[in-house]
Parts: sequence; C-alpha cells; structure tokens
Amino acid sequence: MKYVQTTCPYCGTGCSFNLVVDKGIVTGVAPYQRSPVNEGKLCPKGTYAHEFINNPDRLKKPLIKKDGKFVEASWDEALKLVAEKFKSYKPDECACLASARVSNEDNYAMMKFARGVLKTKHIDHCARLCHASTVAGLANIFGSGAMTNSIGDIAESKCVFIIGSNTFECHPLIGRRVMQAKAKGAKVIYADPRYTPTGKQADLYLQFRSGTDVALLNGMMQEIIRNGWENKEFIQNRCNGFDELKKEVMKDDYSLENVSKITGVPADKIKTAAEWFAKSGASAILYSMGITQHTTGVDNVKSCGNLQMLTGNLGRPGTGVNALRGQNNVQGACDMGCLPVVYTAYQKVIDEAAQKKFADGWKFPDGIAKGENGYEVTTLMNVLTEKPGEIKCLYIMGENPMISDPDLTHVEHALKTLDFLVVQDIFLNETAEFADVVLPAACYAEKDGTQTSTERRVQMWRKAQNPPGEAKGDWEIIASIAAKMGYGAQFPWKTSEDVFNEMASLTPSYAGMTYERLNRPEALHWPCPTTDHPGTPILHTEKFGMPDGKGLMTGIPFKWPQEVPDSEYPFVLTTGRSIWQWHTGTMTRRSASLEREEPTGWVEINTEDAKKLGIADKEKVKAKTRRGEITIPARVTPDIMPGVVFIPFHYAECAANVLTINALDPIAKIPESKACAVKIEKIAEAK
Ligand SMILES: Nc1nc2c(c(=O)[nH]1)N[C@H]1C(S)=C(S)[C@@H](COP(=O)(O)OP(=O)(O)OC[C@H]3O[C@@H](n4cnc5c(=O)[nH]c(N)nc54)[C@H](O)[C@@H]3O)O[C@H]1N2
Ligand SMILES: Nc1nc2c(c(=O)[nH]1)N[C@H]1C(S)=C(S)[C@@H](COP(=O)(O)OP(=O)(O)OC[C@H]3O[C@@H](n4cnc5c(=O)[nH]c(N)nc54)[C@H](O)[C@@H]3O)O[C@H]1N2
Ligand code: SF4
Ligand SMILES: [Mo]
Repeated sequence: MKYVQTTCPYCGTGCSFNLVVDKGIVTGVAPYQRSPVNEGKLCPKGTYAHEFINNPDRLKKPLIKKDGKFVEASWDEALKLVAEKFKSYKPDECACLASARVSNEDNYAMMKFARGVLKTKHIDHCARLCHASTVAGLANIFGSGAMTNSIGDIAESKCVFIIGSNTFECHPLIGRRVMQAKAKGAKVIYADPRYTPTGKQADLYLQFRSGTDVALLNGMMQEIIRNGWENKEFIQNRCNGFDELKKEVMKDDYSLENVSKITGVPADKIKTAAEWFAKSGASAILYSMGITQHTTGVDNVKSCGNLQMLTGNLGRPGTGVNALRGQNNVQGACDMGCLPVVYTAYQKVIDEAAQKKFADGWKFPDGIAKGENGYEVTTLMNVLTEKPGEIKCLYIMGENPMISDPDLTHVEHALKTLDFLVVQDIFLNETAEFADVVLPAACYAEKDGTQTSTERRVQMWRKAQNPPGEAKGDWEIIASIAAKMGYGAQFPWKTSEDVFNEMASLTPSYAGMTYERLNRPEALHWPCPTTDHPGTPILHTEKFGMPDGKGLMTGIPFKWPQEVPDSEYPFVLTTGRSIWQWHTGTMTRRSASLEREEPTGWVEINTEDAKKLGIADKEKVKAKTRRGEITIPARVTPDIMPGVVFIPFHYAECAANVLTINALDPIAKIPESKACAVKIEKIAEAK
C-alpha cells in the first residue's frame, strides 16, 4: 500500500488529498494535512474522489462509428482516421474545445494543436459558460480577470458579502474560511433567490429576484454615497471614473424604495447591508454563477468591482473581488490560452508581437493560425445551425455540451450538422453519442500534471495508477495525432514536465515556475515571473494592471434579463448545483456514495406557489419553456423566493438545459443560465 499526494479533480478550491493505492490500484482517499488550502479537510466529492476511477464504464479503447454503431479500434487505426480527416479540412473549418477538467499541460497541448497543427482560430472551452463575464469584466476595470485575494485570506475579513454563490455547496472548503471569519466576529451577508445552506449561516439574508443584481448593488452604492461612507482617499488615489459611477447610482431609479420594488428585498435590509459592508474596515465580496450567468454578466461583475473600489476594499487582507472559479482547472485552461482571443497568459492573438512570439517559439514550418479572434463555443453552436458547412469538424476534449450548454435541442441540431466529430473523454458521455471517433483518456489519478486553482495556485497531480485498458493521457493523445499529421517535431515531449517547461518559457506569469518549485505543500501563486520570485497571493496591492495603474469605475444601468415572466410562462427559472453532484454527472453519478444522496433532479418551488397550483412535495410535474419541456419531481419549500423556481442541471433524465435560453451577454458571450421564463404544470391524473 502507498499514499500518492494529489489535488482534487472537482472544484476550483484546489484541495489536496492522498490517493490510497493498493497493489497498483487506487482504492481510497486519505487526508493530506499539510495543504494550506484545506488542512486535511475535504467535502463529500473530495472524500469519494476515488470511486469513479475504476468504474467499469471507463473508456478503454478507441471507438470508431461504423454504420451508426461504435466499434472498438486500435490506436493506430483511430489515429490514422482522425489525422486523415483533420488534414482534409481548411483551417477555419475546424474548431477545438479544450477542458477545465484536464491539466495545464493537456490544455497547452490542445491550444498548440489548434493554432499550430489545425491552424484554426476557433478554440474555446466551458469557461465561456462559467466565468467569461469575470474574465472580460475584471480585465476591463482592474487589468486582470482573476480572483484578487487568496482563499485563506477570506478568514481575515470583517464582512463577507456572498452574492450569487452557494459557497457551502459549491466551494465547501472556501465556505470553511467564511465560517472562520464569522467565528472571529465578521458579519456575513448573503444575497440569493434561495435560502441555501450558505444563506442559513448568514447574519443578513437578502432574498431577491434572479437577474436583479445590478439594481441591488446600485441601491447599496447610492446608500453608501448618500451617507458619505465611501472611501474618498482610495477613490482619489487609486481609481478613475467616480463621477460617472456617482451619476448613475444616484439616479432616483436606485432609491431604496425603487430597488426594493425591483429586487423584492425590503428597504431596511438593503440599508443595513450597505452600512455593514461600507463600515467594517475589511469587506470581501464572494461571487460565482449567480452573478456571471446573465445577459448582463459583465455588468454584474463590474458592479461588484464598483462596490469594492467605492469602499476601498481591494489590495488588502480580508477584502477583494473574489470570483470563485468553478472547475478544478478552469483558471488554468484560461491561462493556457484555450480562449478564442488569447495565447497563454492572456497574450492577445491580434497582437502582432505575441503572434510572432508563438510562431517563432513553436517553429511550425508552414506557420500558425492567423492572428484573428475565433468563435466562442456559444457562438460556434449558433454558426453550426445558422451557417451549416462553415465549420465542418469539431474536436472536443473533456466537455459534455449535450448536457451543459443552454437549449439542448439547439445543441443537438448543431452537432448533427458536423461532418466529423472527435470526442476525447474518460466516459462515453451524452456528447460522445454524436461522435465519429471517441478517444479514451486517462483521468487525474493516472497522470502527472499541474492545475491552477481559483486563487491562482498552481498545484500538482501525481500519477497513482495506470489508466484502464489502452486509455492514454490527454496531451499524449494530442501529440500522437500531431505526429500522424507530420508535426512530430513540434510535439517532442517525453514527460508532463517537458510540456510545462515549454509552456512556462512562453508564459510570463508562469515563467518562474518549475516542477521542482511547485513540489511543496504551498506550491506557487501566479504571477511568478522569475525563478527567484515567491509568487503572488494577493493582486493589486499597490496598483491595478491598467495602463495608468488605476482601477476604472463605471456607471452601470440596470437591465432586466432577456426573457421575463408573462402570463403564459409566469415563473423565473434559475438553475445550478447540488453539493453531491458534479455538472453532467459523468463522475459523481458513477460514485455510489454521492449518487445515493441525490439520485435524480427536482424543481424547487415555493410553498405558496405550489399550493396555488395544487402541487404536493415529490409530485411529478411538467416544466415548460419556449425551448422545451421536462417531467420532474417537485421539491416544495419555503426557502425559495415566490415566483422563482430552481432546477439543478446535473441530470440527463430531467435536463434543465432542455429549458434554458440561448441568450448571450453581448461582450462575454456567456448564456443566461440563471434566468428565463417557465411554466410549471400539474400533470393530469390518468382516468
Ligand atoms: N457540488 C458541486 N460543486 C461545484 C460544481 C458542481 O457541479 N457541483 N461546479 C463547479 C463550477 S464549474 C462552478 S462554476 C461553481 C458554481 O458555483 P455557484 O455559483 O455557487 O453555484 P450555482 O448553483 O450555479 O449558483 C449559485 C447560486 O446562485 C443563485 N442564483 C440564481 N440566480 C441568481 C441571480 O440572478 N443572482 C444571484 N445573485 N444569485 C442567483 C442560485 O440560487 C444558487 O444558489 O461551482 C463549482 N462547484
Ligand atoms: N443550466 C445550467 N447549465 C450550466 C451551468 C449552470 O449553472 N446552469 N453551469 C455551466 C458551467 S459554470 C460549467 S463550468 C459547465 C460545465 O460543463 P462541462 O465541462 O461540459 O461539464 P462536465 O460534466 O464537467 O464535463 C466534463 C467532461 O470531462 C470529462 N473528463 C473528466 N476528466 C477528464 C480527463 O482527465 N480527460 C478527458 N479527456 N476528459 C475528462 C468528463 O467525463 C465529462 O464528460 O456547465 C455549464 N452549464
Ligand atoms: S471543496 Fe472542491 S477541491 Fe475541495 S474537496 Fe470539495 S470538490 Fe474537492
Ligand atoms: Mo463553471
């Protein structure tokens, strides 16, 4: 028996644990006490992170679709077919989806493959559905799109304002830091349409209507300015745009009375929230999908930034705009340039110097993709249905859009227009059903690599067992396809460390990192530009990453979601997560200990609303939108705001995304997964 220390494959908190290995097979998880992130503690997903690894459903051999059926193939046959097909398309007829579930090395390889081998400008991944608003919004006002403070630092806060984050279910080990702050006397304010387990620990709960965040935040800011609670010195020395912000938020639209009408929060609660937040001395904002997944996602993010600049809560312990990144390596997949506009470390593809740097660094004899922005995954799905034939070929690594993208009927149409689809995954997921070739990948426990957590901490995965059957590491698969296409020289790597070192040489914020330096409990936070640099746990301590070093305040007018309730579809539908399940369920639904807890989906509906519709708890009902309908058990509860219903999106048999709207934020192109109009119907009893 041995212990192999590694980091969790689920959320962006980045907890560490030991994998217990018995006779070469992973059999359990044991605590690793020395991690400064989780100090040996784990949430249920971490505790059972071994259970899916050796599930019999793991993909073990490549599959090729022949006459509509998958048949097992040798690697040689599969690679040959993929290479031939890939070579037959023009560069921009191909698109690649990278993955927030795989390592930095795997993502870097995919980015290089897309831009260097396929020479396509179209590469993106699920960050689009997640924190695209954060990346765009925070970069615009602070010059960097990442979480500003560290996780441990949250425990130093005097007032934690959680808005649109169900921290205790989705980032449980960050939730622990909130409780530590509370134990030291911090006030916790929670804004969410649902009175979640997170909300139940708060000192002040603001129950509000989905999609009214900007109104709520502007209302708080008006109250702060009217009472003179703003941090004048911080605004004067470190920010631009105060007059513009003030002009907007002081409008009568954002008086306590009006904001109360729009949001549904009683005026006195908004006032108390504003006062606690402005006067605490160190106030932190924690946010996640409740803020970002809106057609106003970028506006919502900038409003959080506005509140922090107005009150001077940036660049110090216990403060900050803490965008909690979701997937284990979504921060890393973005850092690795798996976005349609940047190379690694956000070096813009339209910047000629960056374009030259990568072309020179990679040495493809026939050049690399043009320095133009490509399609976001959400735009890509629209192009597939609206301009069939423009994109013919899609290579998806570690994503499951047939459950996770909005409006699944639309996604299905889109995927069916493709001439050639390759899916590389650890399980045969719902998307793979549409594939021409499926490639079996090794999971986190079967490979070395690094991943970057929400606090920009770059930590290691360490191989604990061999992959099942003939499955291989993701970057190795990518490199073998490249070799078959004649680009072996550009993918010469023997180990993950080789990939990392090449990446670091082209990536300023990772340039000072090596496997040797990362191989310690605290690892390193980027930016870490040189090998003697200690890393950077807190951003913006003295100046922002803007050209003049100042943060940018902006006036943000409130806008309603694209689709609001009417007499036909009278409820707001919002969607999200449960502590027991992970996204499309490929891993958690194959973990017996997790699946047992919440084995199917539900629609949460307020007790009063349910009474009016004659619906009882656990009764199966129909949920219908303009996109589609599902049958799903009701969960009748006083904890959700009247007029709002909630469905978790984990379950294929009652998939929330059959219902959701494919409406996008104009800048971030993130879908409005958190608000559309829905009707709930009692199913007529059979006579
Ligand atoms: N157990 C578990 N943990 C996870 C994940 C998982 O699948 N399962 N996924 C990970 C990923 S990728 C991500 S991105 C994070 C997401 O983490 P969270 O954002 O915390 O999770 P969600 O459940 O999507 O949404 C959070 C809350 O937003 C509320 N909400 C809905 N509409 C609105 C609104 O209009 N405004 C506001 N302010 N709030 C609203 C919902 O009621 C919900 O309680 O979780 C990560 N952690
Ligand atoms: N309605 C609604 N929809 C949403 C959201 C919402 O709140 N509401 N949230 C959105 C958000 S924030 C996110 S992040 C997305 C997530 O959307 P996805 O990323 O599509 O969801 P996952 O289930 O995490 O899919 C990841 C895939 O990676 C595979 N995988 C795991 N490990 C590996 C590996 O090592 N190698 C390879 N090759 N594959 C691997 C898994 O088996 C799975 O098929 O969903 C989005 N969709
Ligand atoms: S909090 Fe996140 S990283 Fe930590 S054990 Fe749970 S899922 Fe894993
Ligand atoms: Mo996410």
